[in-house]
Amino acid sequence: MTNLLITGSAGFIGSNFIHYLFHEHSTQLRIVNLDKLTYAGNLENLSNIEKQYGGSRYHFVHGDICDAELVKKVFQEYQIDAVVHFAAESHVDRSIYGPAEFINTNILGTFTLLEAARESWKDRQDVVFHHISTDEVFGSLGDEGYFLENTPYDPRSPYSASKASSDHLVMAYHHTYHLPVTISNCSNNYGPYQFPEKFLPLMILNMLEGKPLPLYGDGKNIRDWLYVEDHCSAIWAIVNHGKRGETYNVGGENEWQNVDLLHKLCQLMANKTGKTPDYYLSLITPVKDRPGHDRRYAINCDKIKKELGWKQSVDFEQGLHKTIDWYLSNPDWIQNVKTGAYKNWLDTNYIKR
Ligand code: NAD
Ligand code: TDX
Repeated sequence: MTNLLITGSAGFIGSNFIHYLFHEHSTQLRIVNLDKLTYAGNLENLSNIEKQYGGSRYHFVHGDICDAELVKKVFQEYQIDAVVHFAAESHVDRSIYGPAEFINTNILGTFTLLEAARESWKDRQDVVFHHISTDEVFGSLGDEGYFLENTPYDPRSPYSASKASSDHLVMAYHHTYHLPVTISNCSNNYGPYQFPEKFLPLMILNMLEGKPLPLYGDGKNIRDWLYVEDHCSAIWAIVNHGKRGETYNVGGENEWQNVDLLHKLCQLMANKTGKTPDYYLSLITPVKDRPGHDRRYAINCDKIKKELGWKQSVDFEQGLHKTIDWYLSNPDWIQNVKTGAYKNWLDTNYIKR
């Protein structure tokens, strides 16, 4: 595999993935990044890659994965032989306010990519279409149990329903057309370059500005947290060694109630900024719950560990330090992101909660 199409890699995980590839496995790859640059896409995340590899081993194509002509052209022009598909609308709250874009990009966009791969690859089996999905497709857990690869799908938000739909399409193309596919279902990622509408960066940025820290409902919903670089190494292991037609769960084995995580963050931020933990704790503001808020996500990732030898390498304490330090040392990135579309959306939708 040499010509890799990565969709949505101006976003959080995709840009980390490109950094990871050039850092760890750069020699044999030519990477094409197809991204529409929605509010969540930011080429600044990849400016050093563009500088070093732009036009040779890295190519950016500005466009929509729903644009069938364009996607077909990209497959032909760059002789694509592997796809890692990140592009999506990814924020649950936004899917509640406006589901249409989630249906377009997550379902129709995935369908468009699958069609292009099918047409371009024909019966080739030395290629792979890797689809990035989420643990949210499995629904909500109670106090006990874990999601396994064969847990029945039970999505509850427009976001997770759109991701579930795209997962089914990907698997259907494998069974029907023998397209060599793999899927990964991952838990909550955190790390550098995450758009500040998601829990951790939102809280870090609000703390820096002395703004309220909005905690949904009783704050006891549980998420499993995985450092983004560990997700990247899992994806690469699956692309290279995963069994075609299979799905792999990827998780941090690191469950936190939101309220406990927020308290921990207040403590860490206090250590780094010289403010007191009490100052940050006083900013915590309970707000109305997210409609249909899934209670608990927890992943069993024994399969990828046993079959592909993958494991997490960054512990949570270390990962949180790295993440906070990244946001503290990138005020320009924050400023640029906050003066764009994100800010407008926050002002019109979010603050009114
Ligand atoms: P993100 O919102 O940060 O980035 C999404 C990227 O996709 C952006 O660069 C955006 O411009 C691009 N994009 C959106 N619509 C597009 C379209 N129609 N055509 C081309 N590009 C388009 O998302 P993320 O957090 O990096 O998530 C990446 C993938 O991982 C998504 O598929 C998401 O469902 C999945 N996932 C995310 C998490 C998480 O914790 N963030 C966890 C599990 C799975
Ligand atoms: O301001 C907030 N206050 C709050 O209490 C925000 C933004 C979130 N929350 C809660 C809701 C969730 O229980 O924190 C938890 C995490 O919320 P998000 O960061 O919005 O993530 P989540 O809804 O869990 O979904 C994420 O993980 C799975 C990603 O956004 C998805 O793309 C991924 O599929």
